[in-house]
Amino acid sequence: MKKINGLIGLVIAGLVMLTSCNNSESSPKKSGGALKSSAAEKVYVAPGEHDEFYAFISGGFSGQLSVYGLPSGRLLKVVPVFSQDPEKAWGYNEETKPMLNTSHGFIPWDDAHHPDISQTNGQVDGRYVYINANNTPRIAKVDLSTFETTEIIEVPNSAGNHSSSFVTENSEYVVAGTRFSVPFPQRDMSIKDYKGNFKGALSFIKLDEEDGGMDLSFQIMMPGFNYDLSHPGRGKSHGWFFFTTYNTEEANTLLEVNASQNDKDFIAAVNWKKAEEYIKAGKFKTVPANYAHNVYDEKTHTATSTMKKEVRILDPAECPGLVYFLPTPKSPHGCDVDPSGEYIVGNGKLSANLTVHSFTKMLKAIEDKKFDGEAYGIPILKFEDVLAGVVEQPGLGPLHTEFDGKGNAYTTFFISSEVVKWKLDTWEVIDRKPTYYSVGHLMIPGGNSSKPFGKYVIAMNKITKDRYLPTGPEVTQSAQLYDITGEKMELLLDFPTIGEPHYAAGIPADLVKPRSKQYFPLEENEHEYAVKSEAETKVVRKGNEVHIYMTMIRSHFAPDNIEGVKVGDKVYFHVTNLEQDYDVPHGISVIGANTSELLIMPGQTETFVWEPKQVGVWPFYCTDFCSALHQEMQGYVRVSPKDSDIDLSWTLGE
Ligand code: RUQ
Ligand code: CUA
Repeated sequence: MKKINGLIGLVIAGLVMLTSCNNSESSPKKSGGALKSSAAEKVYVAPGEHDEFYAFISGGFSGQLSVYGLPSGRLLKVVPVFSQDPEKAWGYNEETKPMLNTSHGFIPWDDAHHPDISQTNGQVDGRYVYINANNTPRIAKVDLSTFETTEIIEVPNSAGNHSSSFVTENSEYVVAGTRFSVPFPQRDMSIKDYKGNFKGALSFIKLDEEDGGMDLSFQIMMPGFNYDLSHPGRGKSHGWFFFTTYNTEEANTLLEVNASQNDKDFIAAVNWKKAEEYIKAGKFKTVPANYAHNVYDEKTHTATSTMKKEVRILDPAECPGLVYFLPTPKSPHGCDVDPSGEYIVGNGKLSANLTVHSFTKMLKAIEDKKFDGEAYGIPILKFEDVLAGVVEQPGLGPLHTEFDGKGNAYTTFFISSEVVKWKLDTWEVIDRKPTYYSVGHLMIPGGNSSKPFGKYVIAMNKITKDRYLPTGPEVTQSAQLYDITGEKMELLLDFPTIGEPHYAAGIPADLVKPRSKQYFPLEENEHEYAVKSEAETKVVRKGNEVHIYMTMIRSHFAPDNIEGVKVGDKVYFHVTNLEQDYDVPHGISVIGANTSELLIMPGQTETFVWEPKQVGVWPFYCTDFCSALHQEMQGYVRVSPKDSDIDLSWTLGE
């Protein structure tokens, strides 16, 4: 009962704090003067200049990934990942629909949480961003040469893929840990029999050195806890991966009470190098599975979906040395490893203090076999033996920690609405700044690597209230940018974000810019329906299917007059953009069509389908303002009755 009171007390304290924040901040800001101008200068990026950093901010329930420039906070692009996007026809057109295929069928939305940038030698390398889908468990790869999603892999035996998608220091693996434990294998059973029977899969997805491609290498089948977040070891702890757990009580109902009983939950320390040895030695079981692996081919401009049928499973009880539990107070959320790889920070949501574990001490305790019992065959280390230090009473409701590479850590506190800066080794609090309001994650560019770029931190806030002009009941989510170059943090900027951002990843722009593609070379286009000159354009009938092989170039379509289409036909527009120049997309849309191709990049072929329902002469037009004569870029399709005998014909200019 005492614990329940403690919990309720925290929540009440949080509500009080929220209310008081609002009161003091509810009138329009009148601050200004010296501070305002200096903050303004610090975020001002003059017209024509570029930002210093890219920030990749997860779209949360929008399922997308948004790209911002820092310090300006300017939105540069929204990359559709797990959600359909009309602007890019993502998930609408024939080429990209397979990307959203899963074992549950076509799932065109998700809840995208934690982007992470690929690394080389422990440093962000600007090649790929990986991001997880929380609902129907998936991981996507976004290629930073095109800023397009080029691969999505489903994660079997999982539900709520939350401790994901973090990358090891040489991009050996990207991991996924199931938030919900589920029956393994999935089956019809009573929910009451959860305890001892449900399992939590930790998945290690091998990354291809050349192209960052994903392949589910193995899963570690853990006890039925909830696996919340994770981070890779680095430097001295490279080869290990750390996962926070909660609900070690294995409750299946009213978790806010029943999963808050244990004084300590665990951080699971997984030795993935050891796992590789066990795999090599054949200590795994191959079990049937069913999960989608979807790959977008940049040459064919087309995605394919393959169902995979097996997965290799390691049982930690049968693999000594594979997993250890580090007791960590009170339902830890964030699990963050400092740039040296020595410290593992567990952010106990209901704990008054922050717990920091020592990797060196952990190894020593393992060597000395100083265990405090075991859970399902996994040794539990003694809390005191692995503890590096405690940050005393830093705030309420800690969620996440990032590092600046200069010996400081920054932790967000949801309930007390603040970012707190503290010192590694001495554990003393150095500074605290309010957030507006109720911050979730925070991000320092390179923060999840051995080399953070400790110039800015952004706080991603869950509640916005009065910070912007009201827009009805739903107001924008918000990020805040702080300068962290000095001893004290300085709030510089608020900027709105899309969806509900969770984690973000940042990188100096110079590490990404040189690889950015300007167009797709036409000679490399291997799309099945591509045509590379106007002379090759044609219209072909196959039963009631009509395939239009069309091109577009400033400022016309070829062909632009088509006759012989009939009601009941399925008309495929396969459209190739012949331009070979930077920033000259064209688009196409037809009246009454369910979808369109609003943006076809130079050198690219994309397809949309039109099923005309009405007899008549129907126009199509270019949707992207591409030239002075953009408004002239148009054409007509004549649609005749079903029983008409008008032959197919197509022309351009006569
Ligand atoms: S994680 S703040 Cu903390 Cu997915 Cu949302
Ligand atoms: Cu092409 Cu407008």
